[in-house]
Amino acid sequence: MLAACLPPPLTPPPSLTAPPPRRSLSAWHRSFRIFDDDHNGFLTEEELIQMLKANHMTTEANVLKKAKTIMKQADVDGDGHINLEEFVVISEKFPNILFPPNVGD
Ligand SMILES: [Ca+2]
Ligand SMILES: [Ca+2]
Repeated sequence: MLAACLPPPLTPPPSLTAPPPRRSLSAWHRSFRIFDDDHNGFLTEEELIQMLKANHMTTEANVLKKAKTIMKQADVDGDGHINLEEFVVISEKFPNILFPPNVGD
């Protein structure tokens, strides 16, 4: 076994320049990773839609409308994706959408 040939870490560390969120970053990161279906480090509108469907099971039209609203408010840098920092912002704006009361811990 060659100890020098370690595989690279699976995920990059969260940005160190971000202001400290009220919840611990690891807790946010855990939630973020659940929603980040393809684990590319960003939430797309499609992943947001999947998340809303899983949490609310409302009509397709309502889900699409809500996803667009969230994207518009969350995507502050306008790249069409939600990164971890932006995710923290929408989680505080829309706590009931992301963390419905029936989901434990
Ligand atoms: Ca993704
Ligand atoms: Ca963004």
